[in-house]
Amino acid sequence: MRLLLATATHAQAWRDAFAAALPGAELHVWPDAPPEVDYALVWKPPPECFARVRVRRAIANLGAGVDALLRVPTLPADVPVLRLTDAGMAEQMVEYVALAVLRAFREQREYARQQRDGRWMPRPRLDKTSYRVGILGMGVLGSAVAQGLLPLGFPLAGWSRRPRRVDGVATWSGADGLDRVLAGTCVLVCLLPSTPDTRGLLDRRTLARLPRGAHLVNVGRGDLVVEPDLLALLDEGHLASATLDVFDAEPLPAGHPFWHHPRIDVTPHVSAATLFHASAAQVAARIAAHARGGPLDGVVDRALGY
Ligand code: NDP
Ligand code: OXD
Repeated sequence: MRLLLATATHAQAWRDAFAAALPGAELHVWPDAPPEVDYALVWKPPPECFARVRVRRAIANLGAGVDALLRVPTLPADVPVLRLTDAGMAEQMVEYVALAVLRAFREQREYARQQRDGRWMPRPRLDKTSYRVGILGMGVLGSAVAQGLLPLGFPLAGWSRRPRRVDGVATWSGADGLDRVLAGTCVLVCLLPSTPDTRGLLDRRTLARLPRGAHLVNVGRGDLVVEPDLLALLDEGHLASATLDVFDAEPLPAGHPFWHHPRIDVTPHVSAATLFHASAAQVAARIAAHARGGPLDGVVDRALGY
């Protein structure tokens, strides 16, 4: 089996992981590429890659979100695209979101301010029974986050494109469903993919439907949020805080207003890091099964964009 590895970063780590996961394969690392390969293993590959190399069987995206790959203009239309599903990311996402939800519920930002001012001022405990966490995107990661939050006792609501049943979560879909999730949500967690239908979804109109004092946690993609609208709602006090791991432009440019905003926490796209060995093992198992004549697992719907 002939493979091409083309990644924007960490080429050596990926090469080592795939060499271990697929020891019998002929692995080429971009730009050292033959004219034809069976499978391509890519993360943000240069457009030149698919112009130079014909991929016969499938293209494996070395990440969960395929938005960047689907934007590559030379991506062949007739070759299936796979994405990572969990591969060690769900556990990390649960940790990140649980931390953000608990920080909001336990008013850690307020206590940090009080400490800076040298003020000793216990605040009354918030009512957990009405402190709802709403999760936009109830796929692999959103469902894992819901399951991880359940033992903490918050009421949970989830939103997806199609109706879904998830134990312990009030689930909704469609435009009406979104309104219902937003109306009673104290912490809104965004775990949607970036697609033509979701980009810019979190604009002033949508975010303003959250109750006053709500918090936003965006771990999906930066372009789901209209950044100036978010800033305005924070500055007006409608939103209490935003925990942001993903941004329209990454790295977040120097001088961007998010960097020093008192109500924003910034992390550099680390809520769920891609684990090289777990990811390579998942991709290797999938393409080995496919090469033996089995079905391909993890194929994305290119028309829907995820
Ligand atoms: P999935 O494809 O498993 O889940 C996507 C969810 O979004 C599904 O529930 C889907 O609905 C829902 N959805 C998609 N389009 C719409 C829409 N138009 N309206 C309502 N719901 C919609 O993806 P994952 O859970 O694996 O990953 C989600 C995203 O998380 C990735 O695309 C990526 O952008 C981001 N991510 C971020 C990371 C980070 O470190 N910050 C790391 C990994 C991923 P349905 O269930 O009906 O299909
Ligand atoms: C991913 C990501 O999509 O790291 O896997 O954001």
